[in-house]
Amino acid sequence: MFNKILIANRGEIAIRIIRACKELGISTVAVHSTADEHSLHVRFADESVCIGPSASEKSYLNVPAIISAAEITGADAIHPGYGFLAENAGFAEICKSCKITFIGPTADHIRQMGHKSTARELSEQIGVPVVPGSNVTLESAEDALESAGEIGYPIILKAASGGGGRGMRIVRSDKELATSFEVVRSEAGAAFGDPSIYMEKYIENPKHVEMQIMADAHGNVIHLGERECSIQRRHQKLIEEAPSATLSADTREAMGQSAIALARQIGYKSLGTVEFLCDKDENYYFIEMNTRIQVEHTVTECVTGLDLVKEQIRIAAGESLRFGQKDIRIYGHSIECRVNAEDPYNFLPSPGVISGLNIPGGPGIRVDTALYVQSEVTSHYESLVAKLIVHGIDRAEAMAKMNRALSEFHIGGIKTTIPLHIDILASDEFIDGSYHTGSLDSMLARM
Ligand code: MV4
Repeated sequence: MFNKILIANRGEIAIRIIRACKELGISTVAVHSTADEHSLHVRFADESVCIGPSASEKSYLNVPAIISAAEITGADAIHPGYGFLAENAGFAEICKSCKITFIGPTADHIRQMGHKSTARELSEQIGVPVVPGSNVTLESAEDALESAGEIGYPIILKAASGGGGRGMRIVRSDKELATSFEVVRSEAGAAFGDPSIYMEKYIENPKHVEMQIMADAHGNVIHLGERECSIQRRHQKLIEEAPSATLSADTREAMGQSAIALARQIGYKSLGTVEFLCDKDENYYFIEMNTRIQVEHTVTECVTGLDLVKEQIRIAAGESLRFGQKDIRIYGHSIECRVNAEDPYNFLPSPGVISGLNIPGGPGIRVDTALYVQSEVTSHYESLVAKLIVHGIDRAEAMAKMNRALSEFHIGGIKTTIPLHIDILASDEFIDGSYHTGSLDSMLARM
């Protein structure tokens, strides 16, 4: 096992990782920007190193500063959290060449899954369902027209190196295609340094359902069930739940086996998330694989009783999984609301100093946050300030707990998305579980 881990992140996830390290008896090194000098993650870690000014590019993305911090403090591993360097294959490679363990998959696996059309092709080859689409990247607008002719409109153009909703465009006719092709191509080139794009049949109003998997270095691969993440706006998730309110046991099992097959095929070793789109007839299609610990891992932790961050660290240290698929049970129901420092009605950032804080509690309530009274929420970083997670015996109890916890939650000094969560939880589509990726936009239009 590692002696000392450097956490290359900030906010709630840095604290989450420090907590896992403490329970494993591992020393921790926090890194921070000048803006985060007084942050809770710095106080909770055994040691801390300032790695640069406020701007992320100069601190949390500053690879030489982070590697130097690890070397100076003698850290034997780096946990990247989510965002920042978590899916940066070059960073994973640099860690390796410096003999520091990157807590995550290999650089090759990050790269392979980061290229979405490669991941798609691989899935198709092993019989994992994919949306009908072009199996290679499209070289020209003529290529695109030919593929669209075979697939049929509407189609969606996706940047091969994009993901998470960046670099994509829906196209509904031949007429739009030539222009959209050039637009996505140049956006992709500028944003990801890779202009290659591919095409898929566009599924209208799908659910976004993802499978959590765990794979060790000894060939053991298991899944931990799904998370339903369809409440999203501009590709930012707002609410996640486990299990899905509507997925049948058969579909869950098939989706889990698909996720495992993909991980096995590439010899993947770490935690991972395999994302699927699911239509109203429960046809499911692979879209992407994420190779990091995700924001919403918490709902899977609640329903499985496992600590995913500790397991991720154990896997990186070469340990075998201590349980097989038959040991995994899903208990009850969990829901997470992401609390952002934003105006709940126009989503504009709302930075400020926290003037008061009431954190909900009681049975089945978990709050992951780096907030404290007098702490400052700056606009240098993403606006997630707290995750409110509930766990109940069933979905009805989880919703009642979430409503109760949201009503107790007070964050003074900034605007937050708490009032919006109260409205979403009261909607018919959320209550009956029929909501899909288009639902939040239509709810917002009605509000
Ligand atoms: C799709 C899709 C429909 N059909 N792919 C969005 C996030 C990224 N992981 C993949 N995404 C989608 N891929 C096919 N073949 C619908 C989405 C999607 C979406 C697309 C455009 C605008 C908003 C969206 C919201 C949720 C999901």
